[in-house]
Amino acid sequence: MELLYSPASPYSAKVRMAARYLDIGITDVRVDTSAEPATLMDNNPLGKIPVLLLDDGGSIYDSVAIMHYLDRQSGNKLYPKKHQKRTEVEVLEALCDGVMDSLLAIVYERRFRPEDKIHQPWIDKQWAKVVRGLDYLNANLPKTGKKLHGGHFALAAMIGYLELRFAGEWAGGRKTLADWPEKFGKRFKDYAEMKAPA
Ligand SMILES: N[C@@H](CCC(=O)N[C@@H](CS)C(=O)NCC(=O)O)C(=O)O
Repeated sequence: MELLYSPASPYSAKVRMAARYLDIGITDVRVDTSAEPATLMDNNPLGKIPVLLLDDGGSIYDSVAIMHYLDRQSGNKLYPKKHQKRTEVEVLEALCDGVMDSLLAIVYERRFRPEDKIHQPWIDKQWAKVVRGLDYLNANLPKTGKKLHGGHFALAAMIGYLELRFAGEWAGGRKTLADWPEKFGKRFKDYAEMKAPA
């Protein structure tokens, strides 16, 4: 299997870390979404990464569908088996992904719009979602024991992206959350290598 990804993409980091944790062999293929290469556009009409290319020619997106595929491939080792616990983990992942969506909306607003068209109220609205999400996570961190799950990888990917694009803007007043990566890094030794590069 191959994964279309880019090193800075937090959703890609989430699935790459999960696959490594589950010991599922995937070859990473770096793509530039802005260039809209055929390998990306032919396999995901949305032109977004990550995309998992299967050996039988099929493709899977988005990151949540890939996570659930990896879960099935591993014999259900990525999400808890009990329904209630699983739902909690899926909601944690949704929250972290949602924060990443807002962070990306801010980055894209600044990157792709002409300077005089950048709409600050839109950025502020997205940042307010980030603030609420991070405050919630700071007060409601998941337990991080030996057994990791999809929610942990989503959280780790989200923090990696915050550090990459919003360093110095998010950790103040959120010590519990800011301290979490160190704890996670002890459980998942490849975190330093696999989070979005600084
Ligand atoms: N909901 C999607 C989001 C994927 C996404 O937005 N990826 C970004 C890179 S981090 C992307 O491909 N952006 C290019 C674009 O939107 O055209 C997922 O979970 O996979």
